[in-house]
Amino acid sequence: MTDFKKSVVYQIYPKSFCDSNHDGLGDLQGVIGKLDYIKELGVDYIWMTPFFVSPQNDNGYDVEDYYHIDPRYGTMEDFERLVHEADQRGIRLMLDMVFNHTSSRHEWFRKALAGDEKYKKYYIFKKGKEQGKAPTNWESKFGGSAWEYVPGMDEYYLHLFDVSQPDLNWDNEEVRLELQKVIRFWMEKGVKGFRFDVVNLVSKGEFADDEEGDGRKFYTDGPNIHRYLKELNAQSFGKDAEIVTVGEMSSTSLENCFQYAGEDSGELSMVFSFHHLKVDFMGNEKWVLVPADFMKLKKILFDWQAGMEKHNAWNAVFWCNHDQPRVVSRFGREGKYWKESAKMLATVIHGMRGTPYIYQGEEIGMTNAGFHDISQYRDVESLNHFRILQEKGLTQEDAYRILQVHSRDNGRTPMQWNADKNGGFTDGGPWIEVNGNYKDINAAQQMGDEDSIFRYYQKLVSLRKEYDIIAYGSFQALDERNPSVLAYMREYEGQKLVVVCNFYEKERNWKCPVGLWGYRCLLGNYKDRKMEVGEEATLRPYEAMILYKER
Ligand code: TEU
Repeated sequence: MTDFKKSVVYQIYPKSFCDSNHDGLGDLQGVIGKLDYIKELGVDYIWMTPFFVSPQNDNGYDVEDYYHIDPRYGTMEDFERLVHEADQRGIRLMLDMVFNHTSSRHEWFRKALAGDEKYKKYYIFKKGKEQGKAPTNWESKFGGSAWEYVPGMDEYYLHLFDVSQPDLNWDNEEVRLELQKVIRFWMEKGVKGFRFDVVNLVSKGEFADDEEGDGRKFYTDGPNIHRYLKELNAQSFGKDAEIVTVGEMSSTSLENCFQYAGEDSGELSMVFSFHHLKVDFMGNEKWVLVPADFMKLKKILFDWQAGMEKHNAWNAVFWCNHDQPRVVSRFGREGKYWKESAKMLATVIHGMRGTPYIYQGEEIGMTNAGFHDISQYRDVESLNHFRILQEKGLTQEDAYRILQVHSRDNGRTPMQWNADKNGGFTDGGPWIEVNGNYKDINAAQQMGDEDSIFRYYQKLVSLRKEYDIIAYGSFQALDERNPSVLAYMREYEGQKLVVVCNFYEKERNWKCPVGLWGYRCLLGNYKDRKMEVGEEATLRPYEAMILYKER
């Protein structure tokens, strides 16, 4: 049985991974063709973002049919082959279950709109407050009101995301039974993991105006959420002890995550939380330019590490996914220290207590898209906010500057495989432009270079397998107030491990508060490090080290 605490997950965004049939969109056959590459990295699971039938308004997070593969991505046969081929390589598949909402093209919603009472109860329809006023002042995560008026009904439906993503009504038991069925269907196909999209938003509380915020306090970690997750577990994936699950928890709290991912809670194996990825926001406001707050980043990471451990709960640890800008552009340094900073950031995550997730392209240090014209953007959230920012009075230039930093498209440009046309992603016209730096940053080059970022990730993955302390050790923050160094210690059965990372270009002398006598360096991003143990170390620009002592 695969132990998820010793595992590493690789995330694939199929649309941007590899195109096998020249239509400019990645597909399942493309993934099959790259399984050897993924195996080379040493990971245990592949999380695939949705490839179900969908109008693709939100790139598949708007599901029209949970039981069929969108023909753009392939066929059920392709999928079955993917499961088989992955299994041959010791890799398991984790599928993405988007259960907070469906596409407005889902049969259930179409029936609801046609007036079928049974299906109307699958969604959240409400009367307006008064003529022309939505039931509450809640805002959609993609901008604008979270309510859409349906004239024929004189009612509004709730959509926390795009207008084409109506929220399901989990308080209706029939809905929950339907969703359990979906999971059981994919379990029968040999799927061994599930990621649940924004699953902490499914239990809606009171429908009231939010005087201070956008409404999230009424539906985040809502009143019945733990009951619903326990039920889902018991009725579906919980029947197979080998299945691993991760919940995407939007704006959640530590206290709730103790339960979502508690060892004995009977809910989920682990959780994604995002507070550490809001340190370059202004509060909850993403569409602004503020420098990343390093001290805040450290504090959040440390609080979650220590807090989850104390309550015997498990984190998913990560920097990147398909909703986030590229981490080397965000907290590292493109250009001069591209390689050092990409490796340093990887070290921070892979030394931690939790299951690390690597997002496609992160392992080769892919960077932000660098788009400079709105015609290059594809993401519904970016397109909406480009308009909203200008409506708020920003110049187009300023709106572009914000998109260049925060747009989700930064993480969605095609995987850079080699120096051929379109980075080897497609020989057709790519659905979104390939980053212009593919000739310098690509997988083929890095596979052939022992010092590459790819090879470094590979070592990090294998260290987790080799050293139990990385998977099972306790966590302790070190030198918390240091304004440029992030350091922590792990302990397990008398062994000790110290991870130290310089987050900046400036050299620093660093004295380890616990002393470093007897430690040796397991891995570092500078080749020539000779650890003078017990002494002060000079940390070079973006230098990172993993130090270890047996006993
Ligand atoms: O993401 C949820 C989510 O909260 C982010 O998209 C967030 O709203 C955004 O980054 C705010 O700036 C999940 C999926 O990962 C995402 O791709 C989907 O668009 C979304 O749910 C809706 O299904």
